Formats: sequence, structure tokens, C-alpha cells
Amino acid sequence: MILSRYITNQKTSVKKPIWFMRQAGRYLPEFMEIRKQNQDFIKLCLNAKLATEITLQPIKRYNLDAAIIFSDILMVPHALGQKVTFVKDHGPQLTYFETGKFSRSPNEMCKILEPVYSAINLTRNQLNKDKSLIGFIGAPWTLGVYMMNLKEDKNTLNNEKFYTELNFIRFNLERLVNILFAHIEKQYQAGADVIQMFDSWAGLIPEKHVKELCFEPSKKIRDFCKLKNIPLICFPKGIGKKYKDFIEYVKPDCVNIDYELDPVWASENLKDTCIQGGLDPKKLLGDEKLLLTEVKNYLDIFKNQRYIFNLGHGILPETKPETVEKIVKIVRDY
Ligand code: 1CP
Repeated sequence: MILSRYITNQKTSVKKPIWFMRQAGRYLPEFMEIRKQNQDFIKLCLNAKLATEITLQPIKRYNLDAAIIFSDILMVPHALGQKVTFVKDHGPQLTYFETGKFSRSPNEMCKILEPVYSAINLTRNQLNKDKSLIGFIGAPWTLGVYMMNLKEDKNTLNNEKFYTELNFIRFNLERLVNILFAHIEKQYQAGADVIQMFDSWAGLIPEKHVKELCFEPSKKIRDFCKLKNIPLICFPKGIGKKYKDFIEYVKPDCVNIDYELDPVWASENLKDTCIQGGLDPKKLLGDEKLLLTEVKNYLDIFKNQRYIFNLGHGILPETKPETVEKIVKIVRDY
């Protein structure tokens, strides 16, 4: 479990661990093969045997230091009773969220998500002991964005809705925090040794509300993980220089930086925390020489710090598997 020990500073090897966000899925031909025969994405996530197989696909190909369980942040709203569908070119669509629907208890939700925990258990049994298995959640705010439909098609905040429903949002984030405690603990008990919290839409929050809607719920999750000794990686994407305030307030074990953040600034300003990621996933689609320079650039900048090689957001579906292989080689040979 290199990664969890590295994050919690029990292992200070000079070699940087490497894995990729969204490494299991959409860009891999072996995934597309399984996907073709399994049209219902939610059902696929709830098929423990196939979810295990998909989770292990990138490990077999690239021998990465961590596997991330094949599931989705939207499995939580699904298990809470919302209907989740994936509409081509529009992203996920969730049926209108009524307060009454939220009345499923954490226990009832975990029952529905039992196959996810089984997949974690199955994967752990097949994964080499030196590899970490990452479980994950969507941060309360990002789940709220999907559950309450707060985003417009252009990936901007629906301001009118945000301000008229602010109290409803506050109320639901509070409830989500408690629900997520249960989901985290179940994943940990099943064999995940690290949890990553994706706050993919943190950058949409109006400045004045970032502390309340991103930092505070994240801190509650962090305190729960600390209490249970569960290593936590946070990814508050798009908050710019507020990364520094985020770290001071939330104190995560590790933080994933996004591709908009200047890595030199990150290295100088976030230096006491383990840093992960940063490289723009779009760079994997362009000129190869440029890409290799960029990879080395990240490794150089973070040479004397705890740094996990990863991207500044998930791998794009258009990425060639061979490109990923080349990156792995550079990081291993560095
Ligand atoms: O059509 C398909 O084949 C489904 C595509 C797909 C996949 C492979 C979706 C739909 N989700 C996933 C898996 C997934 N999602 C994983 C496990 C695989 C891995 O990481 O290797 C993880 C960690 C996620 C996390 C996730 N889902 C996030 C947070 C990370 C991020 O990229 O910002 C978010 C916002 C989602 C929502 C979601 N699920 C799926 C889609 C298309 C979306 C919208 C965002 C997007 O376009 O990815």
C-alpha cells in the first residue's frame, strides 16, 4: 500500500508514486468491450465481478501504484432514490430532487451499494499488497450540484437557482455529509486504504460562499476520516489560489491540484502537504515531445517534496493508451 503510507508520511521513498484519475474506463479498448455489452452504466457499477475486472484493467496494463474502484460519485444519489441517466453531450441528468426522496437512511443506501463494497473486497484480494486501492466520494457540494441541478449546460452556475435555493442547498449538504460518512467507512472496511474526495465543481461556487459550501463540509469529512485513521486526498478543483486556504482549513493528507494552478506556485505555497497531479489531461492529446517535457517539468518542480504523479483532471476519452504508457515510463525512469 505504497500510496497510503506515502501520503501519511510513513514511507519517504525518493520514487514518486503514479496513478491516473479516471484510469479505469472510457479510453481503454478492453473497457469499451465490456461497456458495449452493458448498456446500463449504473447496473455495470453494481456488478461486483465486472467492476473488479475493470478496476484491475489499468493495473494490468501499466502496473500503476494504485487502483481506483470502478464506480461513480453519482452512485450515492442513485442509492438515495434519484434516477440517474447519462445523456450524450449533456452529461448526467438526475430526476427532480424532492426532499421526501432523501429520506432513505445511510443504512438503506449502503445496502443498495453493497455490490460496490463487494467489488472493493474482491479487488483487494486480487491486488498486490504493495498497491493501494482508492475508494472515493463526490464532495457534498459537487453531489449537490448534480442532485439539485445547479449547473447550466455550459458548465456555469445557475445563479438564480443558487440564490433562491441557498437554504435548501445548505440543508442538503449538511445531510449529505452524514450520508457520506457511512459510504466512506463501508469502502474502508471493504479494503480501500485511501479515500479521494472529488469536488469537481468547487470552482463554480461564488467567492463569498466558498468557505461555507466547500471548506466546511470538506473539513467535516476530513475530521471523520482522521478519527477513523483513513487517509484522505482532496480535490477542490478550480479554486485557484484558495488551495492554500483550503489546506490550512481542511488539513487533508494530500491535495490534488488542477491544471489551472501554476505548479511552481503550488510547490512554494502548499509545501507541507503531499501534492498529487496537475498535468493538463489535454496535453495527452497533443504533441508528444511537448507532453514529455511537461511531465518532466512536474517531476522537477516537485522533486524535493512528497508528490504523487497524476493529472489535473480525469483522463479524456480520446486519449491513446500508448500515451499513458509513455508517461508511466518517464515517471518510473526519472
Ligand atoms: O459512458 C460511460 O462509459 C460512462 C462513463 C463514466 C465512467 C467510466 C462515468 C459517467 N463515470 C465513470 C467512472 C468514474 N467516475 C470513476 C471510476 C473510474 C476511474 O476513476 O478510474 C470515477 C472516480 C468517477 C468520478 C466522477 N464521476 C466524477 C469526479 C471526477 C471528475 O472527473 O471530475 C464526476 C464529476 C462524475 C460524474 C460523471 N459520471 C459519468 C459522467 C459522464 C460524469 C460527468 C462528468 C464527466 O464528464 O466525466
